[in-house]
Amino acid sequence: MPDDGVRVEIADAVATITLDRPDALNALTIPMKEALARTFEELAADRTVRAVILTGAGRAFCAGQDLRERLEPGAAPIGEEVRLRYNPIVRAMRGLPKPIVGAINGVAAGAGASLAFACDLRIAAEGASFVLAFGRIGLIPDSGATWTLPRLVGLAKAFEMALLNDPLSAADAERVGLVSKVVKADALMDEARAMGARLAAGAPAALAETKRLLSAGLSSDLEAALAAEAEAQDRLGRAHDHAEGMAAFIEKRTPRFTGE
Ligand code: T3D
Repeated sequence: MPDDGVRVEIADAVATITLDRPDALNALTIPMKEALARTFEELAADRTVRAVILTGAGRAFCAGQDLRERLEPGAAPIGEEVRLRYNPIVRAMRGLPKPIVGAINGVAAGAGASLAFACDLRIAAEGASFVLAFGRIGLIPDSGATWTLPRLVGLAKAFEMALLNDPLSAADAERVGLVSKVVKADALMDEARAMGARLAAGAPAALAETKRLLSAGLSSDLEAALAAEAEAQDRLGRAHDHAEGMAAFIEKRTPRFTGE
């Protein structure tokens, strides 16, 4: 396997993606970004995978763009890099018809924070933090952060984080709703796997539609949301998994969802 700095393990219908350049705090290089986008695209098509965990190796989640690589002669102009290699990752994550749990093991900075924001759920280790950092090097928050962050924490907190670039601790992230839970570092992956297992046991099509409609709902009007919900329920209501969920309720047993 190529050492592109991205490790993928699949077990019990949950794929765990680990950003794996711990010596550089998992800062993103071109091979990593390409591998990440490719991985999310492959997982979208893999019917054996029902949930995804994204985490980092070592003491950081991800320090964003590898700034040493950016200073190399011949590096692409920043806008081009964003269009070519960052935006596809964020599109693939938000478009992935499966839930993504961010297991935020340490600092998430710059585009690393943006990746955390692009997850559907986040659990953080006690020492983790989120720092936009872009402003410190004269850039704006990218990789979807101007879209995701205000939706997650509200405009006031997003302004504070983006303009002041102070780190938001895990405890404060939980307080503002950015993370669902803060746990001890050594419990993080067990918690993430438990959440992944719960999601993987859910009805896949319903989870996919929920993700799609919650994302779309924030930028649509009420009438459009009502119509989209009815249309999705039409499809889901005719599917095997709905009948299975109903039968399981009546029979007082755990449903076995198949994605059909
Ligand atoms: O293509 C484009 O440029 C456009 C896209 C932009 C997207 C972006 O992500 S822009 C923002 C880039 N990221 C940053 O500006 C964050 C830079 N890093 C930091 O601010 C700090 O390192 C952290 C707050 C993340 C952590 O601080 P700390 O004190 O815990 O660790 P440290 O000592 O600063 O870093 C440890 C090592 O990781 C160190 O290497 P060394 O000296 O031990 O050999 C440091 O240089 C390296 N490292 C940390 N961040 C990066 C990095 N190396 C390369 N790139 C990094 N982003």
